[in-house]
Amino acid sequence: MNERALRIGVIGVGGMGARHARNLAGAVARGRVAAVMDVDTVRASAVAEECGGARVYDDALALIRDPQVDAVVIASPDPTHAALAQACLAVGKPVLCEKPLATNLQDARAVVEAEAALGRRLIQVGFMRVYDPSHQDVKAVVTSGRIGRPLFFRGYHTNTSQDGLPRTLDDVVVNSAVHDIHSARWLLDDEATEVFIQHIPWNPNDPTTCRLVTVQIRFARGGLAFIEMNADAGYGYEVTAAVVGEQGAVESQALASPAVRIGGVRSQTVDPDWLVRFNTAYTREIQAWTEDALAGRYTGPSAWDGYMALAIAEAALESARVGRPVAVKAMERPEIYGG
Ligand code: ISE
Repeated sequence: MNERALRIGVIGVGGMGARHARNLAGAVARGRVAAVMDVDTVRASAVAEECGGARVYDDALALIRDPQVDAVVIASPDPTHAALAQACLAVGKPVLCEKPLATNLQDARAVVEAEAALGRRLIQVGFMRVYDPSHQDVKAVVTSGRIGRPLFFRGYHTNTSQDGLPRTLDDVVVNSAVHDIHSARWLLDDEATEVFIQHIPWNPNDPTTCRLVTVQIRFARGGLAFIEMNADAGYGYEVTAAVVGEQGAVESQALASPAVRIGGVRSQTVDPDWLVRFNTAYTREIQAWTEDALAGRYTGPSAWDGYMALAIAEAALESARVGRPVAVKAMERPEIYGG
């Protein structure tokens, strides 16, 4: 591998993949967009040109096997993630895979098993909040011990619908709340044992749809989490993460914008979506991943983190079906993830 610049192939250049490609081209000193794949080749060509003339593919496997590609970013539709991550493992290339790692636990488990069989980590999952300065401040306070033993995680997460179309409960949990589930594990530094969810359907007569969901999680050392995920808050995009400890509490900054007071009114702008709110986090994520891949070290969220977030999500969906708390069933953690 070229030690000076990592040659990266980006699979899927819709919203998220295009952002990764642009960040690579503009903000990553030792990374270069070498190839771009999308089923929409017009879109792929436009992004490739913008990123300095990368090769264009309409076949993800061909990009993965390209000897001029050292590492791969997977940002194609969710159902393709697991198989493409497996293909990268087969050729020994580092991967930054957008979340979710898979759309079901069985596929996520197969990825974890394949990586464990390889005996080394190659996959990072795109839980970018761990690179958000405000989340990192919360983590630093928790690990400093200043608030004592962490007892409780509280997550607040809003989306605002662009198209007004109903979302399914599966999608809201596996695609959106999965971030907060990861934040809870990361900030409490513990594994979940039980989960209970309740939701308000988007269409009152169809319980498979979801407008707002609450997720309660119990952790192995006794900690608890409560997540409120609103699929259409109607006002903007917001995420906060809070931890309550035995001797204090810490909460991330909800909004990055300044609070303005004019004419008897105090106002603050709410970001429209995650691309704006987590702009810094996405840049830092791809910078860190590139440097890690060049150094052959793996410090970001792992395939195990992707698997566990899905194990909790699947138990949560089961909880919605049966109407009571459900135990989180997970495989044993393989050695490469810290046994
Ligand atoms: C989206 O895919 C993301 O990853 C965002 O961070 C999350 O807030 C949103 O709910 C997801 O749909």
